[in-house]
Amino acid sequence: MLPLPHFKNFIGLAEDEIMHPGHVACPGCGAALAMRLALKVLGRETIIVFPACCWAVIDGPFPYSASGVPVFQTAFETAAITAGAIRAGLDNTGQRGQINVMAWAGDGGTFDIGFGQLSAAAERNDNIIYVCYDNEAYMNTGIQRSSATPWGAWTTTTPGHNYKRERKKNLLEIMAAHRIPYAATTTIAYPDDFTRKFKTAMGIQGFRLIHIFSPCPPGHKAFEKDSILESRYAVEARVFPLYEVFDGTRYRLSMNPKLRPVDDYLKLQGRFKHLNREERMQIQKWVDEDWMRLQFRIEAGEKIAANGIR
Ligand SMILES: Cc1ncc(C[n+]2csc(CCOP(=O)(O)OP(=O)(O)O)c2C)c(N)n1
Ligand code: SF4
Ligand SMILES: [Mg+2]
Repeated sequence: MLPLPHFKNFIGLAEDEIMHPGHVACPGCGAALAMRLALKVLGRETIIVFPACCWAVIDGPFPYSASGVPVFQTAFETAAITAGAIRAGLDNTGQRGQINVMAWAGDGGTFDIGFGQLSAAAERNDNIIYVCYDNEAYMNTGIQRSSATPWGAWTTTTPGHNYKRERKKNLLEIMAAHRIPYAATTTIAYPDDFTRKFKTAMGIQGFRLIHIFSPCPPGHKAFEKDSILESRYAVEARVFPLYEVFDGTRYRLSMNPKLRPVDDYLKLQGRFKHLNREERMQIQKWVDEDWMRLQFRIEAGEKIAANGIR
């Protein structure tokens, strides 16, 4: 077996490789790298819940499992409640300890089909870490559009006019409205940000949500070698800003990297190649407006905190 390239320890990552080689993700899969990084932070005392999604397949056919920790496969719409039930089971059998219970779902399982039970678990403040690896479509079943697919993207279910005409749901805003203790965005291009947010989540009790932008070469019609670049450009172009929300009100921007035109991000991906200049400018305008909205929320959060309001 070839040794795996090690992440440098400057971000304090464990050398322990919990995720095994031999998983069945496509080359360049952002979700596979995300899991490898997440488990390095969470450690072996972790139980993962997978609903139907690429990761349910990536993990391998029973009895094989690439995750290296106990895994519970559940129905598409039930990741959050299954994780909540496992947590309740652990609590009731006296195994509170430091066991992390993590639901790990795609955007389809989170933004769409699992949305109701996600909201219910968040409202109950179930003590779990909920991760959405967002590749912006139903990739496992052939690139169908979800409510996380951005405006202008090609998918196999937007054939009439060839691209999606609705804008992406804002998951962080929806979760912030539930006043959960912690919600954050991150992506694999910034392993230090990624690991810090998993560490922060581990140190908080209650419902924690981490939203990972996750490149998918076949679904985004992008080169496998460009997955990290695509993640980085998503952040630099402010298409996917990195930030945290505490208790639904206090916003903190995680980084403000050198600004890049949205075009650079779009051009890496064949799913946007049909867009004309006007349409690309429209996306730039929305991204700029959303960035401004985020700045306002950060300022409002600071004022709220200064006034002692939670
Ligand atoms: C109730 C139900 N409907 C449809 C399916 C088929 N199905 C399995 S995985 C999947 C797509 C999952 O998409 P997403 O959650 O975004 O994860 P990804 O495949 O992109 O990783 C679908 C539609 C199913 N398993 N159960
Ligand atoms: S289809 Fe996309 S998300 Fe699924 S394994 Fe392949 S690269 Fe990963
Ligand atoms: Mg998906």
